[in-house]
Amino acid sequence: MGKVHEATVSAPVNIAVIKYWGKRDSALILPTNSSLSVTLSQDHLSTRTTIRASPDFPADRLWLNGVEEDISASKRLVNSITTARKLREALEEKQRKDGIPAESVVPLSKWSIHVCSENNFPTAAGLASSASGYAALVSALGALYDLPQSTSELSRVARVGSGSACRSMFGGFVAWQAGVADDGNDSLAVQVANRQHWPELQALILVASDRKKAISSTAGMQTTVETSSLFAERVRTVVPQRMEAMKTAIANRDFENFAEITMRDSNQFHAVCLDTYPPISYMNDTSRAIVGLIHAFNAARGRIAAAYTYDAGPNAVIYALKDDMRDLVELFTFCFPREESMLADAFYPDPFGVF
Ligand code: 2P0
Repeated sequence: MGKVHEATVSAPVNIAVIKYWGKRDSALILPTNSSLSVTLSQDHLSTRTTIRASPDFPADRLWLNGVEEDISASKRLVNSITTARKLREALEEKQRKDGIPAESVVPLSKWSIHVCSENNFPTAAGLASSASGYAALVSALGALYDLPQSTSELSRVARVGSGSACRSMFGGFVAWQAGVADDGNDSLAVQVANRQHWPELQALILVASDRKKAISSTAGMQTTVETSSLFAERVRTVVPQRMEAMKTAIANRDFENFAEITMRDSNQFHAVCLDTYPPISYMNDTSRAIVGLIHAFNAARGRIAAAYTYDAGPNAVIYALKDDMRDLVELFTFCFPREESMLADAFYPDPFGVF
């Protein structure tokens, strides 16, 4: 058997505070607007991926949570792997040109790979796994192929797997710049601040339902682009202003502004979904009850002490500073006792301390 080369990498889930919703190019996954997210802890919601390359493997193969999947059935998987392979091919070419002896240039780009990917959270929990999945795949390919590209450059490869995945290539606070180029060259992720910048900020995930969503993000966002008039206004004026205001709030560790922009952007994203025709509704009664509870909590404190945000599903993510989070966990446990409500599982009270 020939020499096996192997790399293992983990990548966490990210939760957007300025939402990505809408593509200007579906094949290259180029968004209509920039977005910004917080990458959660590796410990709670992440994907761990091992990739092996060997001259003895007859074909590329992939196992997701122990079950083999057909790579060729997913254009996105094929695109990400092919793009990374081309970068490796270019590197091998450069090594030969630089005079490295042919026998020292490992032709990894010619070898097939075996990919083994596992989530450390139940897939049934209805929590996004494509972001951590593609980020882990591309980071592992980058490590296996010893690619010289920066993390931002590699985020373009994760993006062709799933848009939000490009943001999971970094920890901390991450912006996905929409870019303007037709080839997607400038549509990539950049780190706005690292994880140590704001250690008091914490996230809490409340699982309101673990059912699979009725309309996928990919299908839903395209219907929004085609039918919502509110959406055009969001893309043109609202998001560009919010991106700047959010970066300033993060730089200043200004929780009240961070929280207000986060809640307003979640609300507008869901308003735009409702303005889609036929309308899309991701939140449920429990989600709406949590919105009311957070506003009541903030009113009682006389300041914005907590923020909610919802993605393409009913589960809430709550942001708060450490001291307030302790009270919020108590409040949620009191209002939604596990045995009596849909609000089950998955309290993650301290992801930011360790992410
Ligand atoms: C986000 N979401 O910014 C937004 C908020 C859902 C709501 O990114 O088609 O799974 O793979 O690019 O990345 C979900 O969209 O869609 C998403 P594709 P993706 O996190």
